[in-house]
Amino acid sequence: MKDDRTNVQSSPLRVAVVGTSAVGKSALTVRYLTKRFIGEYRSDTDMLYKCVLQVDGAPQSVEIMDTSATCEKTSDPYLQWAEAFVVVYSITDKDSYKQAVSTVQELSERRASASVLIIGNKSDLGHLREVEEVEARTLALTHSARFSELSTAESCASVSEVIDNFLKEVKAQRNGNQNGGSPKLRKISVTRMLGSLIGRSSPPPTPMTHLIILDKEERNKLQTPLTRLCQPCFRPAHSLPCSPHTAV
Ligand SMILES: Nc1nc2c(ncn2[C@@H]2O[C@H](COP(=O)(O)OP(=O)(O)OP(=O)(O)O)[C@@H](O)[C@H]2O)c(=O)[nH]1
Ligand SMILES: [Mg+2]
Repeated sequence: MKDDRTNVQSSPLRVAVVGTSAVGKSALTVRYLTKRFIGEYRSDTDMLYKCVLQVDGAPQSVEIMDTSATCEKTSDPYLQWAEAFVVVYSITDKDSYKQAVSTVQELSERRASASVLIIGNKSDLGHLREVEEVEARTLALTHSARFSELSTAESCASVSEVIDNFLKEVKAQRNGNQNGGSPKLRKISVTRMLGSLIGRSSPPPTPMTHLIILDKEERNKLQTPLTRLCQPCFRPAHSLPCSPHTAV
């Protein structure tokens, strides 16, 4: 029999990176996974990265969907597919922030227990600033989301720290969900716990193992196998002994 403690957890943490075009979603995702900043990216399709990362000191399978703002779709497949969301805007683009506000509100209404990280990107362009840090911080507080302003271009360390901590929180929240308990209470306790972790270094992520470029048909398929999720643990109901959770 296999020892579960030495295996990568089989159910991946699924994270969708969303936001309007050119805010730096692809730059952020690639920076986190490879530590490199590449100036220009293909932006006409979604990219799904499947990888194994060190999350809270243990190997964890993670899937990160770098969504494309230019690709024609509704947000629905991602709302169902992901258990956590990184909502990116550019501090130099007020419209991108307005879209971030509406996304965060939609997540609060439709995926209330999902973990949300709001990132104000391009902080190196302070002279072009259109969004004040305080308004985004207030938005995050209102919706129990995490928030960070950073520059993907200039600070690899910030990107790593912010996303590492967020993944720890997502994992802790999932484990909390599996042990039962109220999502809202859990969010508060996880926040406190993370506060005590800030400043501790964590191992760098291992290189990505797969990159899948999704065409339109594959995007549409995202919803199909995931319509029966166990709430609040967000795993497909058929793979879980999810009692006392409710399959929907
Ligand atoms: N100055 C600055 N530029 C950045 C930063 N992050 C990304 N960029 C630039 O912003 C532009 C858009 O970046 P992308 O990562 O392609 O943006 P995206 O959100 O993925 O855009 P779509 O794929 O079209 O939805 C590129 O020219 C990047 O080099 C940053 O932190 N600072
Ligand atoms: Mg992109």
